[in-house]
Amino acid sequence: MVVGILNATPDSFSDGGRHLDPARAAAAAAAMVAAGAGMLDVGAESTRPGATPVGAAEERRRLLPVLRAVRRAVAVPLSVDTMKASVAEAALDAGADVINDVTAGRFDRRMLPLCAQAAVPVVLMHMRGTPAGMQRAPRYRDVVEEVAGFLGRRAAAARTAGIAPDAIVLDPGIGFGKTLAHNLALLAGLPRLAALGHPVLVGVSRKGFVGQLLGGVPPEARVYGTAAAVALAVAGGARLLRVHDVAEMRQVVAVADAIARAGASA
Ligand code: PMM
Repeated sequence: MVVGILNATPDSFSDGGRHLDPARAAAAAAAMVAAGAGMLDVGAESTRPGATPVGAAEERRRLLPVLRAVRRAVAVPLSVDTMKASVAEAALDAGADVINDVTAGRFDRRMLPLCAQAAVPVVLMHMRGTPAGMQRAPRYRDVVEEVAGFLGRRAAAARTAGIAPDAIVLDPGIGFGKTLAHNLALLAGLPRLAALGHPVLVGVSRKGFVGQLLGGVPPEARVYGTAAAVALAVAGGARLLRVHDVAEMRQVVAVADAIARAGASA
């Protein structure tokens, strides 16, 4: 499934400032669904490296008008990218269907119980440190084993909180406290994460590691590089691909998935 990204933030690295206005966000949402997005991920707090955190009140103020307008405009499931239970709760009231927590329920202890009580799926992402300092010399002994261990423990915590196993989605957190080599190792090691038994979501779209591999091209010029990473993520077992360029990645996913399935049944 292709998950379209809609950031209601003034400062996201790729689409910052474009979707703060509810009417424009709703139009962008409708366009992404028409282009083949099976879900949309709406966020109001930027988690790019070095980003300053926003308070819950400000996050709700940005998010809720956009979320309500998007909810009226499209029928696909909507996930909300937040680490705060109070924001998640307001978002679920406004029609969100899934919570995407980049801290995997560690920032706010009320998050996993809330998802359990509301019976909604949750995305649990790996991040080393916090967005403010996460890119300062991250180190791992074995990044794939450490991320797999972390995600396995967080999935267990989510099950203990009462979330159904098939409602738990795991995400290696590409770019969150990782060097280029770590990101590549994780993408190459996706089958190890898929073997944990939960659906895997991967977010590579226009990210810094793609720019690094392409000589420093800006985010808008990373579409083919993103396509390569998306295709190999599908081959590695990713089930959800979080992307900006929905029409393009819909094609990439359709072809990569068909080849992966042919290999699996051969
Ligand atoms: N990446 C970003 C934000 N939220 N959530 C999940 N689950 N996985 C990601 O990889 C992820 C995320 C940063 O990218 P953006 O600024 O384009 O939203």
